[in-house]
Amino acid sequence: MQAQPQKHFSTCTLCEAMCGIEVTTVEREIISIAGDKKNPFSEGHVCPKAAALKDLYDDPQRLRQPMRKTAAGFEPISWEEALDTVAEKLHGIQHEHGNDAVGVYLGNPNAHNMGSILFGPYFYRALNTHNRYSATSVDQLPHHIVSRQMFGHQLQIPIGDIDNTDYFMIIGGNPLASNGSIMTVPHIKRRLKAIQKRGGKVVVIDPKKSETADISCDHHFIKPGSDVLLMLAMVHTLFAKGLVDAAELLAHAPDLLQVEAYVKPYSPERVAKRVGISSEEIETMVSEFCAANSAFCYGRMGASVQVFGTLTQYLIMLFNMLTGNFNRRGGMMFTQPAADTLPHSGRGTMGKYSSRVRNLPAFAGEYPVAALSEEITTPGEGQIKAMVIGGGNPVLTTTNGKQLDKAFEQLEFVAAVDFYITETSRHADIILPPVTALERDHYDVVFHNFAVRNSAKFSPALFSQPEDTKTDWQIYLGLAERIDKLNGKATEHYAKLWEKEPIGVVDDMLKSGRYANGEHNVSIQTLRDQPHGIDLGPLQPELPGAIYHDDKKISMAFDYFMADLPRVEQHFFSDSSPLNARTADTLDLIGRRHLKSNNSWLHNSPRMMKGVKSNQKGQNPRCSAQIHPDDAARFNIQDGQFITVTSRVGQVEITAELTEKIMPGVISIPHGWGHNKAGSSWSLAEQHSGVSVNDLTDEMCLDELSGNAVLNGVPVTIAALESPLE
Ligand SMILES: Nc1nc2c(c(=O)[nH]1)N[C@H]1C(S)=C(S)[C@@H](COP(=O)(O)OP(=O)(O)OC[C@H]3O[C@@H](n4cnc5c(=O)[nH]c(N)nc54)[C@H](O)[C@@H]3O)O[C@H]1N2
Ligand SMILES: Nc1nc2c(c(=O)[nH]1)N[C@H]1C(S)=C(S)[C@@H](COP(=O)(O)OP(=O)(O)OC[C@H]3O[C@@H](n4cnc5c(=O)[nH]c(N)nc54)[C@H](O)[C@@H]3O)O[C@H]1N2
Ligand code: SF4
Ligand SMILES: [Mo]
Repeated sequence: MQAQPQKHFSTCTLCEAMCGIEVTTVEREIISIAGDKKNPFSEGHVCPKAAALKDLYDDPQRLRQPMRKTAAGFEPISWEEALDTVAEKLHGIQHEHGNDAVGVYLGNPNAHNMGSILFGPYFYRALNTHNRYSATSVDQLPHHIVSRQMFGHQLQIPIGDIDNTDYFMIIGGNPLASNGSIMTVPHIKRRLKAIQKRGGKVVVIDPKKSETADISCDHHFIKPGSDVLLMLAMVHTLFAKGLVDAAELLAHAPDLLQVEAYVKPYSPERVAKRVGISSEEIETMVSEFCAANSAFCYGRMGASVQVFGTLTQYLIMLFNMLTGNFNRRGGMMFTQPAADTLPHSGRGTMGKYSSRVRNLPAFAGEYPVAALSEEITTPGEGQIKAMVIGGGNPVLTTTNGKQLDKAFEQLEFVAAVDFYITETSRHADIILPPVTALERDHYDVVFHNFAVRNSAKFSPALFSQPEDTKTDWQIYLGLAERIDKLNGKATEHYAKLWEKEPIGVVDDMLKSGRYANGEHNVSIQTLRDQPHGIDLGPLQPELPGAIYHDDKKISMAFDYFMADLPRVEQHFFSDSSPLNARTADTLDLIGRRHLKSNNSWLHNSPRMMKGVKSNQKGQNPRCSAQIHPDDAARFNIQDGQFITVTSRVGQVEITAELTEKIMPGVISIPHGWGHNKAGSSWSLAEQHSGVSVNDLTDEMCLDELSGNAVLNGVPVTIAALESPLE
């Protein structure tokens, strides 16, 4: 008898939008993936990437067995042997050189993986090393620090009430390409249009007229990296024009009005030239924002990964507070998640220790990843001799990736938890490949906390798990138990964890959570019975309950944040400003995202790469250098011509794409490309290799307050290549 098709209601975990999907399978084959119209949160929305989940599952180049590197290349080995070898090697190196000799880097996909989030920590605890790194410090680290300081918990991040607002100001985000970040929001286009339909405004501040700017009311070009000045001037204007509306919030944020003294020197007139937006425009933006019934200002990726990323995000928060748009409908609020992980996770320790070579501050147990290569290459006590890289590709995604690539070569031992041989995992002695997203149980323990509406959804694995496969959590728990055993530690408690599984932990959180009783009665069982997920209502004002500080007050932490102001003065206004050292030929490098790409991966997915034409060198239109026609004329560059782009740390050769959408003086190159390193398993990605923009970004240039990477506003020069590549 022929097997019947089965329908599953699952969730796409590729980006933060949490779209519900309807997956049709026959036996162990995925037949199709479509939007789940009955999902109350995403209402049928999917982007083209959802289909990549099928390609990922089908990809013959995806690893399905652990691999060991030999002189003749990688060969498959058993799970037992792989896990035993990794544990023994790591233990041996720690025994000989100390715990810090083992480093760990965790990439972005872990945030979308319930098992990694909940059980990964057993592995780091077993290793007990200071040398922990992640993609956080090439991304959202400023948000965590702002929340830690102001609200007492790194994960307590306010979210914009997009469905009820009358004015949405977007600084350094392009949700039409990214589908939103630290704002879990499917159907972003529909929601942006709805704001405008109800008479509201969407305003984008971006050095590029992005896809989002294209469908917004206003767009202002801004000079990359100058957002801090814009925000200082906007907050200044609130006080100067008597627009502050904070009476209600003062009960929760008693020091809020003291901000005035700090922003006094930053009039719109003073900053306009450095920002590239006129003082009149700045003042108009502020008065329109204040005149709206409700409004919020949202700063994301583009505003975080710049020289003053942390101070910028802090000032954005102050701006929302001072305009009366914090903790209210249509403004910014905290979420009310069904499985509240915050009481169970670290609030974010800071100021306790710093990195060995460059003294960069650790936050929440991690060093900034900009320190990773020097910690591998600089001899001395605490030098990294072995690395574990889990679900990340730092050779392509972190600053000065080329240098990191070289540094990895000198390690004594590398293990990777990844299902591909990538530009990074090719360095591994052993690769431990987990199953793909749809093959594991999923409850989103991260992004429900950042969603524009409260909801809950459990997505069981599509198939029963075959004996010879492992999920990420099984890999991490297996390693942790082995390492603890080798260290002579008690391991009895592991039996309970194996039995409980991450989903059991989620069930406990749901059953002790705010929707455990009453109408919703939320537990994994009730969610199993409602496979499309359930709606739990709009965000609610929640002060002072949401504050984690003992006194239940929002802290201004002036000593911490405003200590950065002298650096702002030096950077923008002093004679020794690095900006003065630039010539007329210096351009500001920024990044961008494409709807059919996801950081460094999905370039091996036939569905995502369909129609992309690359030349023999793998140069392709998605990985182009966008420049303004005026700049092109200055440097005698034609559309489609090959150019060199040079920074302090490196040079790439890339196709120029002329567009008026980019601000003059700015050049945009997307990240995640550069699949031209020998030895990866990505043959399709290799054909469309592109070049890695992180061969240009500079590991020595940081947001000094946090140690976060500077990916936007990197100074580069360009030149036309005389003999174009074929
Ligand atoms: N210049 C520049 N650089 C950037 C950015 C930028 O805008 N500009 N963006 C930055 C940002 S925001 C981020 S988050 C980082 C991302 O940086 P990383 O996290 O380092 O890179 P990814 O490409 O997300 O890594 C994906 C890897 O994880 C593997 N993987 C996928 N799913 C799973 C899984 O379920 N389990 C496991 N174990 N592995 C899996 C993939 O095969 C791939 O090798 O890049 C940053 N780098
Ligand atoms: N399709 C797709 N979706 C993704 C991802 C992906 O790789 N592809 N990655 C996911 C991840 S890990 C993340 S973190 C999110 C990020 O999601 P977003 O935060 O929306 O990030 P981007 O789409 O990179 O948009 C950043 C914008 O900032 C602008 N920008 C650059 N420099 C500056 C500056 O100095 N000032 C200002 N004001 N703007 C600037 C850029 O031009 C760009 O339009 O996207 C997620 N979603
Ligand atoms: S927007 Fe696209 S990638 Fe993001 S969750 Fe939805 S379908 Fe997946
Ligand atoms: Mo990210």
